[in-house]
Amino acid sequence: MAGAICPGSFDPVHNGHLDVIARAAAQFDEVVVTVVVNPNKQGMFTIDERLEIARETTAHLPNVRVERWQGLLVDFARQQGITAIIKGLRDATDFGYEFQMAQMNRKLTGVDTYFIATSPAYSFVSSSLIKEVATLGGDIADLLPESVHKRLMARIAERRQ
Ligand code: COD
Repeated sequence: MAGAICPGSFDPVHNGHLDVIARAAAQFDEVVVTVVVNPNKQGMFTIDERLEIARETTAHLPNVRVERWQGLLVDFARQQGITAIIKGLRDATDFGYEFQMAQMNRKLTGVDTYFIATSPAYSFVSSSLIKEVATLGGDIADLLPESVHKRLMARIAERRQ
């Protein structure tokens, strides 16, 4: 079975991520959305929350499962018996960063990285920008699934108290 890993911080999942995940799921037999833990980075959502959000928002895709991982991504790929990584590309800045990681991952274990070009509607979207704009009162509702938008607004309100 040809599987692929779709890794990220997913803090939180937004429509740009979901577009890439759905397109990967249409090409691979199985896609493992992998929420990667970075112990040095405090997120807006806990890892458990990010997993829950990713599971909820990909529940309609039968060949997608969501897992967590801490450590080298290539070790997760090896553990899962998967040799493909999927990354979304928004622009040349993404390309520079992603290309370097792709080369390193290939050198480490031979895992190949496949890039999916973002849909133009999401080319400017990132989790960090969504959080910043939402925190400052901007309307980002159409960039996230409704349930994720609700959670984000609730978290921002909690943090204000
Ligand atoms: N449209 C299309 N794709 C998008 C969009 C968008 N609007 N926004 C984000 N993406 C893509 C990103 O390019 C990325 O491919 C993926 O979606 C996830 O995005 P984020 O922002 O949630 O996640 P990142 O970029 O912070 O994730 C980085 C990883 C966690 C994947 C990386 O650091 C990693 O592999 N870490 C594990 C440790 C490791 O192995 N390090 C060595 C690497 S060589």
